[in-house]
Amino acid sequence: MTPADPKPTYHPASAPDFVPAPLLRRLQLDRLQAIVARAYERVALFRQRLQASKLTPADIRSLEDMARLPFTTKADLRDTYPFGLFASPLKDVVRVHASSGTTGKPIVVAYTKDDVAVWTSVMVRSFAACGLHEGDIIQNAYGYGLFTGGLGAHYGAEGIGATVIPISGGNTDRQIMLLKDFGVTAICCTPTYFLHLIDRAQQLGVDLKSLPLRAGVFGAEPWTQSMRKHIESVTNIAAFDIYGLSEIIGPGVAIECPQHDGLHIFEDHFYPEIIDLDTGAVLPDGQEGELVLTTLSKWAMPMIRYRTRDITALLPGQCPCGRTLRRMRRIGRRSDDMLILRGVNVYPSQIETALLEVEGTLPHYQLILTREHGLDQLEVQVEVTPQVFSDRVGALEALAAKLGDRIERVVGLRIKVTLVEPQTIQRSEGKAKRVIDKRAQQP
Ligand code: DLL
Repeated sequence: MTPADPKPTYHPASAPDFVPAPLLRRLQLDRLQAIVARAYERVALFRQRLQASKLTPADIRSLEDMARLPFTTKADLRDTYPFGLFASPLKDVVRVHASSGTTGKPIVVAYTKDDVAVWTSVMVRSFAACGLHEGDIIQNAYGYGLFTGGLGAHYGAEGIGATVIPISGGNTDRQIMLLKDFGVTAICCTPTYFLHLIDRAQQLGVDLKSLPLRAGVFGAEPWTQSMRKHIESVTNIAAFDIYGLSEIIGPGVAIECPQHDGLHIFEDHFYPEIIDLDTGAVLPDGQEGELVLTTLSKWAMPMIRYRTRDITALLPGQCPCGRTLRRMRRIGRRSDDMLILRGVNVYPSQIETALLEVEGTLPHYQLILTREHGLDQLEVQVEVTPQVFSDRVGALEALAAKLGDRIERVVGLRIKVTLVEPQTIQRSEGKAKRVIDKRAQQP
């Protein structure tokens, strides 16, 4: 962008981001019909589900008909482990990824050559929306391997013509050395790992603000607006939220644009619906519910109405950036993250927001769930700044009480808050573990 050209320039791959809505709807319907037919013909589970609903692919005549299709869940992927939902023969599958569940076997996902090309294209569009382009130097600290983060971001970064540093997760001191020595302009990792990098850089005397680093593409776990403010204020970078999940493609399902007001969903490839958690009914824009996604172009493993368990809302109205793609509110929580404590629903993200609003806390916290005399108890452990920690005991108690009040206001319950020294809570190279459930160890 130059002063003579007030309009931002876009990467050519971003053209579909701006397609007029009626054209987009037409394309979605064409693709939906093709994908439902493919799933019906080639995947036994989908065929049986459609038959049980007395539907054939010919019944899908409009996008509204989508609501008649049955849902798919994570259990379906587990039950058909490893290759039961593949719609392509293995000879056409050029890649598999897997994501570990909470129990037992992972879920396995597959890509044809064309699927990888689509994935690359949505990642190119994601990076372009973050203002990245040829000439950028992108340090990719998402884990490489079965996790989709590393390779997904890698292909996208190469696709946009940037120089990729495929460092993967971990080895924090080396990450900081390369950030500095290679003149890195953008970093991709989980937001909590970036917090760890910030801390370590400080300890090593590296001032991140003095480096050319100008953007972070953070995702794979929930993070809050308060955490964005913290990251941006201590580093001077613009922090973008990127969303995705293995079952649908990996990272690159949705991305923030520079407005930072919701994430644009790449609707030409992924059809979003928001449903009521209990009834499964489709909810109107603006209402919060569970995000359900249908892949419109994934050939090796089509997903029809996949229940993500991620809670969000589709935002009404058009984004000033000009993209016609609908936006979803950032994902603050998953329906299965919910803790029920004395009958009250508690989400880790509510606690994070309450903690970060109070000066003196650091964005490192953990929720410890225990059981005493058959009753569930929750304790919040949060790190505080070294200054606070070296304060008088009275000051520490006052801060803990203040945090307790804040949390009570948001959650509606008095929860024990323990302030801990900086660096006490275990850091993660990937997704942070916020809840430590010790209930099984207790009577
Ligand atoms: O986490 C894919 C990914 C990699 C996304 C890198 C973004 C960046 P899974 O391991 O299958 O895939 O986990 C998917 O992670 O259903 C959400 O609950 C959560 N998640 C992913 N991105 C975000 C985000 C990758 N931006 C699950 N905000 C999803 C909140 C997120 N939660």
